[in-house]
Amino acid sequence: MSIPDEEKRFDAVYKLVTLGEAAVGKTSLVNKYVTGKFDRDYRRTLGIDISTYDAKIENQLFKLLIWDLAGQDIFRDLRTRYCQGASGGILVFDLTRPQTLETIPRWVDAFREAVGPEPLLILLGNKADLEKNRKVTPEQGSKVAKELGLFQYDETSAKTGHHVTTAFNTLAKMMYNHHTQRRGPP
Ligand code: G3D
Ligand code: MG
Repeated sequence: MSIPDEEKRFDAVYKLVTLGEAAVGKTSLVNKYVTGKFDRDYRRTLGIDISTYDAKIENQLFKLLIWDLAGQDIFRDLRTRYCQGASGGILVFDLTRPQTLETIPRWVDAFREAVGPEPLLILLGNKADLEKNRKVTPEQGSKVAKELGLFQYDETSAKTGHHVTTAFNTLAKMMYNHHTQRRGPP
């Protein structure tokens, strides 16, 4: 049953952005999280897609505005505006293509340059279902996340749904805790 808009009481509204190389599965992950579907016929994103999702996590209701940008370099100039106002970012690489992990530090730099050090970032090693083609170990992913001061590292599959909801929900909860702690007691 859907709740009429005026009756919704959000505990928080957050903008999230996806970051990472082309074809690592950013759009598929967002689609999977938002609709629970993995769309095989998905075609490369051409601009920015904004998905809104009302996430009920434990007793809280969050509105997530998930901005999803195509990975092409022609969008470089747009990146500052793309990231502005974001409370969090989802960095994605492809577990079958190590070069997509190698560029993660650059995405982190670009993001932090645009919005500062405050917003929370998580790293997802995606396509975990392609176990036979895996070229990045869990330890390598964790190490990069740790070195860059990211909040979490997880392996996901937009195809099977493995860890997708958990990863996004964890980020939402962490943003809430982070913001609440910063505001301090009333
Ligand atoms: P992007 O938004 O990062 O550019 P997309 O990536 O979401 O467009 O995904 C790129 C390709 O990877 C798509 O394949 C998509 O179906 C596939 N993909 C995304 N996530 C997964 C996953 O978890 N497992 C597997 N096996 N494939 C995935 P096509 O063939 O449509 O280009
Ligand atoms: Mg995309």
